[in-house]
Amino acid sequence: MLNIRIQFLKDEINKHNYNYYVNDNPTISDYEYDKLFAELKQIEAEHPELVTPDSPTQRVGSVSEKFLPFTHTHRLYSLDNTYNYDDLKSWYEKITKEYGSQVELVCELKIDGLAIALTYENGVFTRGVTRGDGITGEEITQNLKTIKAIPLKLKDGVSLDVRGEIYMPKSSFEKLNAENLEKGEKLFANPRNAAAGSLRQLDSTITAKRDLSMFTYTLVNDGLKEPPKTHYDSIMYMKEQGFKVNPNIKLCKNADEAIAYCKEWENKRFDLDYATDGVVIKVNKIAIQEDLGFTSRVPKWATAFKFPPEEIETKLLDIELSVGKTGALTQIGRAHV
Ligand code: 0OW
Repeated sequence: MLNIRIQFLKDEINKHNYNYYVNDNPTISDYEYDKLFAELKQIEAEHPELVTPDSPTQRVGSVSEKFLPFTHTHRLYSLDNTYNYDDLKSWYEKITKEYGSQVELVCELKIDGLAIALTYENGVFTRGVTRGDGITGEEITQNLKTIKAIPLKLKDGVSLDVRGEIYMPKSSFEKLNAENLEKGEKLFANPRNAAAGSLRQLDSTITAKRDLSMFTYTLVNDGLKEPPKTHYDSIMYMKEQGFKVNPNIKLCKNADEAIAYCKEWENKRFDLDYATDGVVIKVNKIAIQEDLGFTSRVPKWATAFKFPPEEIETKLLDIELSVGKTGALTQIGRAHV
């Protein structure tokens, strides 16, 4: 009886987390949600032997002494950048010359956050690691469990790895900085730094208080029975399994459609509640990706079209003088975005 009730509560709360944090569409009041959560916590307190790692109560956790290094099973590559549409066209012509015209591309807004790798074993989230240098990162599973956009359990009990970008919504970044300014604590320069600083907390209850989210963009599919044949299908598969994927991902027939996408979002992106710094453009067919392969650092089948840097107004708060070893004076401006 108790097992059935506890399983119902875990599935119900995980479902409501999914609706709220992945689909941005809550279907329950906070009051109802808190009641379910309190009942689960109560039962688990009375029967600790019934606690499982995928229980939503296990999201807010412990304090670690330090983060342990972990070497990625598949490295996390960087991206080559392109800065204008001619470069983009010549990149496309170069990589598609032996595949005939109309090689499909997928366009994704380039989220300005920090990349992480997630491992799921039989559908349960077991490990999360920062990108680090692309080969070795830091294991920060506890901190990542506090992020409700990251599912603790997948729809099917599959074992897979995904990569994505952790970000702090702009509105949460502004709220955090306003609070820090109030408390005389340091301000973060931008949402990416705020996300990085929030993830690197050794005390995951601090991470839990920061509003972080994640968009996934890579499925490492070597463990799947029928791996998707295109990148776009892999994105849809991740979405189906319960991951949050960016709603503005677009399948494009060719470079012209990709360029139209970049033009559309160069200014429209400022209306979004997350920071972006470009568009990642990837060859859609996995077979062509595998054919093209990688350089030592980046995939040949993808490029990052970078938007021009955003000029932002800053307010000069103060000018401090710092005296160097030789007595030379340096003026330091304190600005607030
Ligand atoms: N920041 C992003 C993003 C993305 C990977 C897979 C192959 C090489 C890059 O939104 N949408 N897609 C990828 O695809 N990477 C992204 O960001 C990465 C993290 C580290 C370097 C790139 O910025």
